Parts: sequence; structure tokens; C-alpha cells
Amino acid sequence: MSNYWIYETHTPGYEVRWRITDILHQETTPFQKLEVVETVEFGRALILDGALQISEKDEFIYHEMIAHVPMLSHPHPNRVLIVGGGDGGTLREVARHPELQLVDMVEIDERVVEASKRFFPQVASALNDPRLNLYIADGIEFARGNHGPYDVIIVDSSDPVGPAEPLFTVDFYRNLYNLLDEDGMVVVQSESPLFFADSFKNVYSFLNQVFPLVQVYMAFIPTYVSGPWTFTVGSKKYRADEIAENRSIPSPMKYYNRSIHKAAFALPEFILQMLE
Ligand code: AG3
Repeated sequence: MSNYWIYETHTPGYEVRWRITDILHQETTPFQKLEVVETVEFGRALILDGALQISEKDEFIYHEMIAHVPMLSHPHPNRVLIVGGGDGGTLREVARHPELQLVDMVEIDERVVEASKRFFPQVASALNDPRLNLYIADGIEFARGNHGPYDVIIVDSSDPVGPAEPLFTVDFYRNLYNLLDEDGMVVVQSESPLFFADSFKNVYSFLNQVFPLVQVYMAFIPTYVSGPWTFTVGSKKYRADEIAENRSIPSPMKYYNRSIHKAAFALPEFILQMLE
């Protein structure tokens, strides 16, 4: 077996190493360091600035959960905005809803889109969907502009260091609020409640400053820092923990189902206390 390892450093006290068989690609884009490696346990993986973003084996969990929870709790998600998400995984799941009429995606780093098309064709599969308008642009600038209105906005960013840092601010969420229709909702990938507790708490408190209804849900993502991962929804009208009555669930799914949708909103005590 190969004896190559890559190291993913999460905090000064916690590092994960992955045995890899190959480095398929490495480049420094204008925004970040981008690597594609072949891991022994999780298949091919995309790494940005040293943090694993997608692995072939478990990307379905993150992408199904970030997409279908808002897409199915909204009764008519016709117009959707994805901020980030350049690999196309979130788009792939959003595109499975026949209600979708238009999806704008704003990704800052064109190289992520290119790398995904080349190395992760199953993830990038919807990047040629005719309903998609892809903007290679800064999400912060885009959100200040005159776009929308959207029914659902999904913020599929990397961690709040490097290019994604300004996406974790109250000003940005205020702008997203303005891009949403009067019954719209936004979901933000809000990091590990254990390792990035401050980011997680900030997202919750910032969204609460802007939206009347804020709800947190979780999924277990083996390749992300220690597993438990949070998503936070800011909504103008609909509860995110309820599937809208008129909607039917696309099939097949590999993680998401009706019970998971409900159960994902059940939070452990220590997380509830973090939100007080
Ligand atoms: N976006 C969230 C990745 C967060 C990973 N963080 C980490 N490993 N420290 C993933 C993008 C997938 N479309």
C-alpha cells in the first residue's frame, strides 16, 4: 500500500491524515490552493487551502442535506441562488426539483468549477443545466447587486478563513434577505459545532438579527472535522423543519428522507445551550 499521506490541520491541536495513492492535480488559483487527491478510504477528494471539501464517498450527505431541506420546506422553490458551490454538487441536487425554473450560481473561483468538471464529473453533472446562470464573481458583490427575487438561497461556502470569510457576516445576510422574495429562505453551511463553535454561534446570531425565523439542523459528514456538521436556515415565512404539503421528494436519495428531514432538527443539549 502507498505510503503517501496528506495532513489536514484543523486547529493547533487537531490534525487528520489521509493515506493517498495519487495527487491528481495541484495549483494555486488567484484565490486559494486547490488540490485533487485519490484517498484510500474516501475515494477522490477536492481540497481547498488544506481543507477537504468533497470526497467521492460521502459528498452525497452534505449536498443532499444542504439542498433538499430548504428545497422541500419551501412550497414553490422556482428561483434559487447558490453562493459558492463551484463544484456543482449543491446544484446537482437543486436541479432534481421539477419546480426549479431558474438557478443563479455565483462562484468566486472559476478554477474550482473547472477542476470539478475534470475530476468529479458525477458532482459537476448539472453544470450544463439550461436553467443555470453561472456567474464567476464575488458573492459579496453579487449580493449587493440587483438580483432576484429568489425563493431559496443556499450558501455553500468553505470555512470562514480565506475567500469565504466575508460570507460569514451580518451585512452579507442582510443583503441576502433583500434578494429573497417575501416568503424566501436562506440556508448557510454553518460549520462544526465542536471545532468551529464561534463561527457556528455567529451565523446563528447574525441570521437572528435579520430573519424572523432561524433554525439549525445537523448532518453527520465523516470527512468533515470530527463529523457533526451544522446548517442554519433564516426564513421569512416557512418553517424549515416541515416539508411543504404540496411537495414530493425526488428519488432516489442516499441520505435524505422524510424522517431525516425532521430528525435533523433535533439538537443535542450542548448545542441548544450554544444558541441561547
Ligand atoms: N463546503 C463546506 C466545506 C467545509 C469543510 N470544512 C472543513 N473540512 N474544514 C463544501 C463545498 C461542497 N460543495
